[in-house]
Amino acid sequence: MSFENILFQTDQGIATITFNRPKALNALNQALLAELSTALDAIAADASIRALILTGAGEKAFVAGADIGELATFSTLQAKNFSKAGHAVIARLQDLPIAVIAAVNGFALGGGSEIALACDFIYAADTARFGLPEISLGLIPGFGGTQRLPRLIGANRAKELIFTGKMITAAEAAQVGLVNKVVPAAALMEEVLKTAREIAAKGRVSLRAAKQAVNQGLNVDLASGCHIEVDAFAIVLASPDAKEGTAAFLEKRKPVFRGSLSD
Ligand code: CO8
Repeated sequence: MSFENILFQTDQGIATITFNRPKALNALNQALLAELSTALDAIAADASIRALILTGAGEKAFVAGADIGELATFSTLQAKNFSKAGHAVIARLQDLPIAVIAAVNGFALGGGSEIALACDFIYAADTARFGLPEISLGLIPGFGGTQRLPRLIGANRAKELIFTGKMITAAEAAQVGLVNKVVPAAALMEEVLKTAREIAAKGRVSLRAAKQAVNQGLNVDLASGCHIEVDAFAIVLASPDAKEGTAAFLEKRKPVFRGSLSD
């Protein structure tokens, strides 16, 4: 598989996608979104992959948003198609049945922030900056920012960022719960890999069920969410991984998870 706008590699159950247009601060254009979608097809088809890391090429940016040069040429229909393509690929990231971690190594602006928001969690370099600056371009966020940011940090904080378009530092992003961990830039990938490896060693069935239960539960009331968990728990308990995990505990050994749904 060869790409021009992203780098894609897998190693020991962990896939890494690197947005790779450093001269344009990794801005998202139509070609990049199409390549991202193809890479996600490959990940979805590979049962050995248990975690995906997203990061940006170069030291300056994760993704500085949609490609403004391309955006400026769009007709209304092209803008709608671009927005739909962005939403589709971002929804796929959110729904992947594996852990998806954003390693934000620099500017995560506009569509870049919106991609990070769809990941399961974000680790950031201390040099990273987050923002939804679309309002300064006479636009509004178009890849889910008006929806996911308020759900994550609360409507009041999200509105302040969206209405002003201002950037916040990684430390400020951590303070409001947008970022889980801030580390020195040089240590970012190793720190993310450490967590990805930890998750990849767990059972694929329980990881998928846990992610689905959290994600689906966020869209319903608490009682309905608890029902989702009850059903998921029952299915997971019957899986070979659950038998292995509980047996390993009782036998005082490390579990070896196979990730299959049935024996
Ligand atoms: N698109 C295209 N090119 C970009 C972008 C971008 N988003 N961001 C930076 N670049 C380019 C610059 O034009 C420059 O290119 P060149 O060297 O050829 O002049 C190069 O990257 C380096 O950038 P700067 O010289 O500007 O670097 P600075 O360190 O001075 O500034 C900033 C860095 C602050 C990140 C600055 O580049 C900036 O403000 N960039 C734009 C950020 C932005 O507004 N992003 C939001 C875009 S809109 C969006 O994401 C909407 C998503 C939903 C779309 C749905 C559509 C339907």
